[in-house]
Amino acid sequence: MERYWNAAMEKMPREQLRDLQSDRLKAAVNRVYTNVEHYRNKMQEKGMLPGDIKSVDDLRHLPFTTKLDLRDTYPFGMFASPMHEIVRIHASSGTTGKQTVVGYTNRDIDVWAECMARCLVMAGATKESRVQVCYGYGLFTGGLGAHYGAEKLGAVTIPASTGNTQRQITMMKDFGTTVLCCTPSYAMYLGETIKDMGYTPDDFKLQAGCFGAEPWSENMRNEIEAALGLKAHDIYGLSEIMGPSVSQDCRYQNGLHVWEDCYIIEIVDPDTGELVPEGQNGEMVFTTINKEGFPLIRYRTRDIGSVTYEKCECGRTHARMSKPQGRTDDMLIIRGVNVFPSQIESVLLAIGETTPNYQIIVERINNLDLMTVEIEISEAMFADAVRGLESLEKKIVSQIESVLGISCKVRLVEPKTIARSEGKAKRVIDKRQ
Ligand code: DLL
Repeated sequence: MERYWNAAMEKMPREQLRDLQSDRLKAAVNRVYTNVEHYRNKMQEKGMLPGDIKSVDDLRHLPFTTKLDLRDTYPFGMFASPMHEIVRIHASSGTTGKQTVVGYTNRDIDVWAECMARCLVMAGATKESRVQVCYGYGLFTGGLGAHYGAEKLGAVTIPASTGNTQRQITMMKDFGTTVLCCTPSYAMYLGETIKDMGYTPDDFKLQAGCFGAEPWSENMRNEIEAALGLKAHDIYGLSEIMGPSVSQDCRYQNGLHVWEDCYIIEIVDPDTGELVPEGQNGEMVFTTINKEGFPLIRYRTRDIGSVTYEKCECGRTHARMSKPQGRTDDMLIIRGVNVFPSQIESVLLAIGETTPNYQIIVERINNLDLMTVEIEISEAMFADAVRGLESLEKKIVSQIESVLGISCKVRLVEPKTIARSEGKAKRVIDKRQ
């Protein structure tokens, strides 16, 4: 039997859902026009007033919002609530090294927890579940996002956070974890370590997993399901829109239901910005219509995918997006952490002791992402003692780690060994696919 956290909302007839969206969109546009200078200016440039938005059909006339807009208004310029109403801040990396900061009111945290609770129940969780959250806690939205949803559901919530894999597995066994929340690559790694420790999936009580924050394939889903003995669900989200639980797939694993009472999804041609027909790939654009602190209108996610409004066997009426199939920019996701090559470049430039020729190599070893940065040193440096090179390597590693918050390897290479390109430099060699 299919279970729902909020059946009335999740199964709302589409016509009614559309009316609700229209009402909420009008309120959201009013809110940003009144409270956020950026939106007011953008709408005025287009000669638009909030009253011009009469229904969801008018959404397409509104200007887009981009990551650049968030950078220009850093840190709090896009907040639509006064700071005394903001109760939480999260952040994710931006294109130029500056973080994108997002803020939540008490009500926002509640709406987020509601969406996460819906996802958990969609994965089969109940009040009786024991949910182990191994997403990172902190500025990243994964940990606290999943945590509040699990608590709202009334499940036993285990805030394991990341790291110490053997201890995670011991906890999983001793506490009788039934639902696992982590990145898919970490789920694979857990599966492997379980085997190395001499266990089989039967030694655990795992039933379901909500895995996301990075792209993963259907193949990987099969492997995770076999290695952990659970049903693996794909959960999607981004800090700017809310965090995890913008969408997730149900037991039919045929697209991710977007909680459309909170988020409107559009698919646009990344070059022209025009809407593309249902089922066709394009850039996913989201508008938040149930958010106070940091509402976003037509946010260009840079994620590529499609959407379908066809009926789903699970009974939920909310649209389904495809698994994200790539990005329109050069953002890498390494162990769930967003990394822009430009961030690494800034570190190298700031240190100033190498040439600007570098390459980032990403591999998946034992199911864990490993990032190596190869950097050419100058002829003069090359003539220097090895000692000097070692300390330079260490310095770069520690700077990159402090900027990105993830570990990496640095390899200094001889002058002129990194291939030059005639066009755009190929900065990234991603061997994970
Ligand atoms: O990754 C939020 C999240 C946490 C989602 C935990 C799911 C689970 P950001 O760090 O802002 O937020 O990164 C957002 O990650 O634009 C996608 O490119 C990528 N992404 C997130 N979920 C998926 C997924 C969190 N299920 C960026 N499949 C997004 C593919 C995903 N890519």
